[in-house]
Amino acid sequence: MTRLIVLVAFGGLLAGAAGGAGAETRANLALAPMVSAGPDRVVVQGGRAYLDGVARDDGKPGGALQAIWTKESGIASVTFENADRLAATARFSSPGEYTLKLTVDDGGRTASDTVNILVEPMPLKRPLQPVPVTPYKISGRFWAPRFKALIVNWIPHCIRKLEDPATKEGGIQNFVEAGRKLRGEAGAKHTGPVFANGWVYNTLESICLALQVDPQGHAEVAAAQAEMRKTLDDWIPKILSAQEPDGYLHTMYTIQGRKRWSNKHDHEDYQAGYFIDAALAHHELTGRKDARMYEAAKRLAGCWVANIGPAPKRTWYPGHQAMEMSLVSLARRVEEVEGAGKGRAYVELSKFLLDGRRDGEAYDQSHLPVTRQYEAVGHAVRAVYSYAGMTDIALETGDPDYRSAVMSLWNNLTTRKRYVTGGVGSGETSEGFGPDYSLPHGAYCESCASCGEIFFEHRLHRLYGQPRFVDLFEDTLYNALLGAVDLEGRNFTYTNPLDTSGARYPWHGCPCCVGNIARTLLSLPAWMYTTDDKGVFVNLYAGSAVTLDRVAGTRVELIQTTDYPWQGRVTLTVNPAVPTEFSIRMRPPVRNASPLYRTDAEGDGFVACAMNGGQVKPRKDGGYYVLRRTWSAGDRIDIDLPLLPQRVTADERIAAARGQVALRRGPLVYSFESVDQKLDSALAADSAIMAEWKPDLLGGVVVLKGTFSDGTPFTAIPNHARLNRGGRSTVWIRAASP
Ligand code: FUB
Ligand code: ZN
Repeated sequence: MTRLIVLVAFGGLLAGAAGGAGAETRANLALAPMVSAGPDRVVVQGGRAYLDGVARDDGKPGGALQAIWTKESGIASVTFENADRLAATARFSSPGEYTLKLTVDDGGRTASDTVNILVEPMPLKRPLQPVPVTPYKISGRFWAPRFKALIVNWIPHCIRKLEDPATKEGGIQNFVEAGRKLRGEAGAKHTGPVFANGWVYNTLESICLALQVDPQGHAEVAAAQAEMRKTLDDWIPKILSAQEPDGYLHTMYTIQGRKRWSNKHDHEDYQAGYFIDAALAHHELTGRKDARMYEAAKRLAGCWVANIGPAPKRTWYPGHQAMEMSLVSLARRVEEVEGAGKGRAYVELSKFLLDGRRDGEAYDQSHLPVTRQYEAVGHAVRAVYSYAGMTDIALETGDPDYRSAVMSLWNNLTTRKRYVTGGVGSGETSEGFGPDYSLPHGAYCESCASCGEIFFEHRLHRLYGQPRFVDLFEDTLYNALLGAVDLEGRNFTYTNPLDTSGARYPWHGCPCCVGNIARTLLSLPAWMYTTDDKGVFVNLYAGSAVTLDRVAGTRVELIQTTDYPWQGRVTLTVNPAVPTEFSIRMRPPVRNASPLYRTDAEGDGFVACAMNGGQVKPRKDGGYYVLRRTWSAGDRIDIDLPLLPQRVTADERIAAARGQVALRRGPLVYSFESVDQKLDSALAADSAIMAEWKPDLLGGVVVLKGTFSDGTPFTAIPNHARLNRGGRSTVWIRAASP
């Protein structure tokens, strides 16, 4: 189907043709066939577009349909394969914009539709490297309190719930029961749903990440960490006791003797993936010395490798993706620890699981082969996990079809299905996506979907080496995920609507998000930095001290001294172990990264940058500001980032936000709360908006203040701090008519 496509292309903004030829033709020719050329898409140079046209002949029963694909417009030549079939492919001789047309003839009448295709140059030959989470410090008035709440309250609360035999959703006891069953003892009983191991693994991973955080003398943090160490000592042997002799691990399957890989809905892949993630975090926590969990992850993955794969092994795909990403993470670790080639089988299994998705349903993204999926559909967590796994395969194999599909899916999400908070999944399909531009404020935006969105866009950033993906996952991190837990760390929310009176709660009948939120937030150093062979990419700004093991062959400590995003000044101190030449690429934030939303004031880039006290104008390359020199311990970069209050308006096609306005300042999207004002007033386009630090409000926040068009004052608070005082909270507010 032809729709307006707006894509950020390599040289600027590309606005493709608005069409609707099919709909128009249909109106004019009542009995002509219905035809759809499929969603707009991105194809990387050298790859091909899979054209899966759809046509229905309701005008002439039995009439033979003749299809033909042609080039409607485009800067260079197009080569079709099977141009006379609905399912065809097209290749393009040069990067640029193309429009292809599908015409269908039922013997009497014709109808046509077009699809816009942006052909992009190949992404980086050598993708960026992720940064493992090793011991780090978190500081500043923004992030330090959030981490303290997670470590002192939230994770201990999750541990207590998972250790409580009264928790109906199941916890650590399931592993004890499975262990008993494996030892031949009778009466083992499973508690909770088939994916009940998931929250145990995510919580275990959160514990490992929390233990990487330096308590810096905070007694409460240190005390909570001491308890967490005891939890690890208790849980790990219990979990490992539930692993079957051939490596398989799934407590309900072991306890109930279910047949493996026979029911795609049983979360075998999802749980295995979460186990591998937890195992890798534990391995890292111990300086890669305690290999109990790591070896167990290899045994588990090895069991899958032995059973799932091309004939004579079994062809199978899961109903909930997760392991696809984790297998690639495991492969990377195994190659680092044991040598090149040792992790290959895990990458191959990951790809096999993805390639097997077909002939199924949109709900779990098995409606088409993954490389022919160009539109984000179905269950949102499953979708973004699938896309993140696909990006891993694109990273590892360079497969152009995978690269094209993930760019197309990302483009579709970013230009049609993304909330201003960076959340995804309107909930109009089961926990999933709705149609293009359908983004009602009562959004589902599951917390796990925010985690997956960050996983997906972080991988795309590594694939392309570009900051545009970071602009977006920064939004998701601050505005869709961070507020999933309340300020004290005692309650959470599964869904993250943009207009709600729904209070957070301590637990949920489906607690899939409880550990996922914490593990994703506590992975902050991984979201902040990436590396390549020339140096380091500074993606996010947050008070912290993070050590990167391998920057141009040297260990480098990076200290960010900042209250960002409360204040715009960031001081980055660079401490290489020995003076070393490398590049530091700093991301200048761009606030209009999704074309769905427009801000009205300049909030992008750097205001100023100084090197060891002297103003500098860094060179811009690939979207980053670059400083290259021989760095010595104590070298200092001072950056001033713009933090202007900004009005945000949405694309007119988002009906829910039509005639409304939202506010943001830097990465933070704001909310209006009923405890501060009536929510039926309107905001004028010319009213001044001031930022003010309020130390006594919500633990200390910068509020945005001004006057509504009716003369009453307003106060907006950061969306992540919403609903900590009861009442109703809304991101969008009526815009006064000019
Ligand atoms: O199926 C596992 C998890 O439960 C999903 O990711 C969530 O959406 C919830 O349905
Ligand atoms: Zn969830």
